[in-house]
Amino acid sequence: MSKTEQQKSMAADEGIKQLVSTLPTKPDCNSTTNLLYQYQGFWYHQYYLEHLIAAQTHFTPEPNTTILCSYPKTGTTWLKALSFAITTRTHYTPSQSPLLSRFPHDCVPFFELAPSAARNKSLVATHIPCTSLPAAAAASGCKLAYICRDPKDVVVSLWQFLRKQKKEEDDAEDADMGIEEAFEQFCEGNSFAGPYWDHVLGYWRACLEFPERVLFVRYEELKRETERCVKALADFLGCGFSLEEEKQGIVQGIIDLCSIESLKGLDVTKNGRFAPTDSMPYTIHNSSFYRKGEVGDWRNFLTEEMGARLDNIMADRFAGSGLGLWFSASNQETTN
Ligand code: PAP
Repeated sequence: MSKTEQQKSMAADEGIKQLVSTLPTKPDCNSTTNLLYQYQGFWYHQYYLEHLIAAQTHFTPEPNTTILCSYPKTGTTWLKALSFAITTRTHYTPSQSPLLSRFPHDCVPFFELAPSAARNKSLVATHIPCTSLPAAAAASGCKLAYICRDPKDVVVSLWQFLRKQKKEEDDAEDADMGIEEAFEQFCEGNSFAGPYWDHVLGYWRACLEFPERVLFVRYEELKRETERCVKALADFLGCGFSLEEEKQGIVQGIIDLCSIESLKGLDVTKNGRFAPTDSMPYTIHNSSFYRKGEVGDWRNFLTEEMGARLDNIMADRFAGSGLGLWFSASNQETTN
């Protein structure tokens, strides 16, 4: 970077910081140090938001880029692993896959957190809501694959992840927060990148409008009908499996490689840490991204009343969108 470019970039950083300092804030019960800032209808931590705003100006995908989009804890890591394995399968057999030694978040970088790593990649990821995506993403006509999940399992997964992270950072047992508090915050729509329902609805509407450009993947469906969903994902990514490949067991090989059991056991999971940028104020142990990977684990942490409350909020928010039914279908599956 030349001196003038450096000066421009520092001025832009200052401009972003100034903008963020004017935004509405709320305390975050999930964190002792972070406030949440409201930007374009969603709540973020300062560090992430500054990167989001910078990405809105600087990120320019290629027309052949696919962006893997998600609200946190809905299956991002799994979708990244599968998409990476699918698109690189002609270069590597499952036993040679880079996924065996590199974490999925490093194979498919978040473009807002790791702009340099994401440059010129055909597969990148983001937690940014659809309505806040960089304008260049819409203009480029690139594809979006969105994964979503039953919010009851999302709130539990998020709570488990953040309390583990908080305990590690504070190195104290009493840093624990209650699930009730985290649940309340989620229901009020004030959790990181929330409201969850608006995150889902943004991509759902885009999928209805541009079905050939936006794929909607449901975590529960991916669990239940993995092979069908993986084939559909490959078709969407423009590299569908041939009959010959299916006969050779390539689809099953990719499913096995990307299973939570397989990824959990790798050295890179047990010993590595996620640190997309040098300036990230903390790093995250890679193992924190794999927990149970089950549908309906919420029943072990939330009461039936809490579950019903969240279902009602979703039914209300999704009314008329065609998505309400989807969540009741996944609820039935977990209760039957
Ligand atoms: P992120 O948004 O922080 O990257 P993300 O990967 O979306 O997290 O979500 C983590 C959840 O996906 C965890 O769910 P749990 O807490 O309910 O267990 C994690 O276990 C699950 N997960 C990660 N990898 C896989 C996988 N390969 N198969 C199934 N579930 C997975």
